[in-house]
Amino acid sequence: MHEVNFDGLVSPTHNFSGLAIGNLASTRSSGRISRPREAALQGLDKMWALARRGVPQAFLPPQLRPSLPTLKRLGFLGDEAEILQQAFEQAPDWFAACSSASAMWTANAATIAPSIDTADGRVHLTPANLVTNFHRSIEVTETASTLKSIFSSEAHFVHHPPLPATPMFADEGAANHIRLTCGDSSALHVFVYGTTAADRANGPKRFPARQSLEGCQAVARLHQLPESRVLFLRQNPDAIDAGAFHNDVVSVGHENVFLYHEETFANPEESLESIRSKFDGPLHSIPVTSRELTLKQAVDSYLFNSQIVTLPNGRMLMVCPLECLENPSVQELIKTKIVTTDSPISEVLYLDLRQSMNNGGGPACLRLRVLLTSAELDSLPERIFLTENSSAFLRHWIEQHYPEELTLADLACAHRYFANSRALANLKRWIGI
Ligand code: SUG
Repeated sequence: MHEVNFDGLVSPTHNFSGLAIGNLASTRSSGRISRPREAALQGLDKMWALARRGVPQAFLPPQLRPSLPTLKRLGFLGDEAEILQQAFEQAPDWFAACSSASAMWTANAATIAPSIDTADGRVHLTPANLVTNFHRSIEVTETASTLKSIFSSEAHFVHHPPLPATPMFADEGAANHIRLTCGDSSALHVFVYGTTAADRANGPKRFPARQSLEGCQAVARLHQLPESRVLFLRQNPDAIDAGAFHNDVVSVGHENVFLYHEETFANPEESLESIRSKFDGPLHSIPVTSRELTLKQAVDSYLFNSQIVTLPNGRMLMVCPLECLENPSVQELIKTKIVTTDSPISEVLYLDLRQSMNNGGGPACLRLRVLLTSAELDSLPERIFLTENSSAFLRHWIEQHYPEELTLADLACAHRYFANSRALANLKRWIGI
């Protein structure tokens, strides 16, 4: 099996509009001038750093923004220039939502079950409905069609439509799903939810819970996962209220490694016991206590949003944002608990992802993991994979088309919209999708 990371290529319209309630970095960055070229190159550097080390790496193309189809649905009429101008002047908040580059955080694009885990032996994909935030809900239609054109073999892939777009089925994809496995053992799928229709009262008080139990249950059923290999665990509402808007802000799992903050789950002891007892094999769990790292420090540093990958030599590498290097408590944890002699994680790579981090997107937010057999992998378009050639092509394409700086007002310019539209169409043509 090959675990391929599909990173979202950052869009030329990356901007800071403070759209994501409960995502503290997004709120803090609201109105800042963004640096789209730097953002895209930071993302590309991460992809290439992993590809160069032999970790299979691919990308999903950006979506065109502002979303004119959405602005039209909201009643803005006329030609492109008129729609953009009217929306910007009359409804700047809606305009900002329709301009978000949020499709770059592909951990929220979909939940995917590998063929070795599913009853029919095919890979199952369900795009997330992202119903909690308007700006994110706009991504869904194009994400679904992009996934269909990349994973196009019907013999290998089953595409489910996104769940009904209503809070009862709120779904934010792989960011709230952890697949744990040990060698050839059957994998355990841990779905983490923040709310359920049966018990809204015990949810977060300050910020929205973006993942529902009902959404998790529907995805597990659609993906034909055996009941015995699935767990549904509730997020700690206090963690959501402290800024853990997705579970991947407070815990991360990879193969048999589970790194988590002790305040991750609503019922910590019971939840961890159920993981331990259902997991088939020795679990390398790394609990982090609140004394070692407060929830606030976890959210600020994004330690748990680090990306853990297996290198060709079988050892694991953890990709951390630079913010982890700057935090002494995180450094202490890495030294004493994460990269130790008995840990499968043998190395840490620190990367500058500040443009994405300032919108609340760390290394793990930027990637969607897809576990594939060789035959499944061979059925994908060749150019979505990062190689020396494709990475050089993307670098040049970014340098050619991305502005150094951007404000929301710049996005109302029709000339820029058409230029981005042409550039993205060319990119898709080049990929062959
Ligand atoms: O949904 N930020 C994204 C960040 C997603 C991070 N993903 C994971 N944790 N897996 C979000 O909150 C900010 C956009 C803005 O404010 O303009 C935003 O949508």
